[in-house]
Amino acid sequence: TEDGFQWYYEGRNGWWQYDDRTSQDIEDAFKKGDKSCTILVAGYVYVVDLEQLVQQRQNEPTRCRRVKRDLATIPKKGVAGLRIE
Ligand code: V3L
Repeated sequence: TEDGFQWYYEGRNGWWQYDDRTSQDIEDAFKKGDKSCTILVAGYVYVVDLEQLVQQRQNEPTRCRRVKRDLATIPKKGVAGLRIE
């Protein structure tokens, strides 16, 4: 986002950055004070809970990951599953 923050979801031993469009959508909801927002990941609806800071595939509570808002410059695994070397 313009102020240097991004949204991340948890992977094994690290964090993945959301793709830019999704990160911006989550940021917009966060700035509005929404409690949650929905995003689309590979055709599946996920709910990002902005109070609990988790994402979960809709109606599949086992598919739950922590999320966080942090600086765009932190070490990360990659973006939306695409590794950065
Ligand atoms: N954006 C992109 N892909 C996602 C997202 C998202 N917000 N949420 C889940 N997936 P689940 P390591 C992740 C993918 O939570 O080695 C990473 O992006 C998720 O991809 O059970 O464990 C990597 O591609 C997973 O493939 O619904 O760190 C991959 O895991 C699938 O949706 C491995 O990462 C099911 O996730």
